[in-house]
Amino acid sequence: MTNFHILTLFPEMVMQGLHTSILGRAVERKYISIEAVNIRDYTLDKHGKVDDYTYGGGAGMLMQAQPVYDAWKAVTDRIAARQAKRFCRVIYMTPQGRTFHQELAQELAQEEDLIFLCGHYEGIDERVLEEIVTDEISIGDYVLTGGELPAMVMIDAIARLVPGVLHNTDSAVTESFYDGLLEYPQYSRPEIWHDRRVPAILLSGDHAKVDAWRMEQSLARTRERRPDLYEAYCKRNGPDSKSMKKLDKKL
Ligand code: 58G
Repeated sequence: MTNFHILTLFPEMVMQGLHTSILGRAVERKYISIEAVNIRDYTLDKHGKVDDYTYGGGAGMLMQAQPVYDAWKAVTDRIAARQAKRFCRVIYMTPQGRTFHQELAQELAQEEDLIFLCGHYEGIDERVLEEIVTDEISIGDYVLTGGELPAMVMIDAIARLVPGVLHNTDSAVTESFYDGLLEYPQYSRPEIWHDRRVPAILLSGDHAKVDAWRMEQSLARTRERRPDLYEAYCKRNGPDSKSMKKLDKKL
């Protein structure tokens, strides 16, 4: 069970997106919970303003420290009332962060509560980030208008690793990035489509042969498309492992 708390100026955007399909069902079945907290609800400004100009000049507006801090405090106090643990990771999505990856998703899926802080405009006053943020994370080298999409990406990746969320508990591990290899190609009915046949071995009923074929496809694909992952895999498993020798003969 993981409780996701999202501090945002656009609560309906994340709530819509994250209550669809598999995650919507996971919320209904209480494997996860998702709450969006509107930072604007915590502003002390009588016009509801949450941004201001930056000191030193330059284009654009910055989210101010006060509403962000008070929104975080409200969520943290509620978590503390329910949970003995007083430490809760606070993730700020930013191009300046370390890059998100599957292993980090795995680590975060172990947490009971996670707070995601979504920035907008040109970002957030550095002082509140220093006080509350534990992890600065980027989903890749590009700039977006807000942290909501990166938060949704990360929450999706984390939530599907929470026990119960996926039907098949195996499939969260038995696929791409499990053991650091890319997924093998997959086929469904019909047997022939646009003159293309499903590889005969998959119809053979010989599970050992199917497994070997899939492993070989994964290795070949990874070597072709992601030489970086392939090299890491070879280092981990030893370049003279059985599967490697077989593949080298083939290619
Ligand atoms: C420059 C511009 C720095 C995450 C905007 C910070 C967040 C990309 C990612 C910001 C994001 C990513 C305001 C909008 C953060 C703030 C947010 N863009 N690559 N933009 O994960």
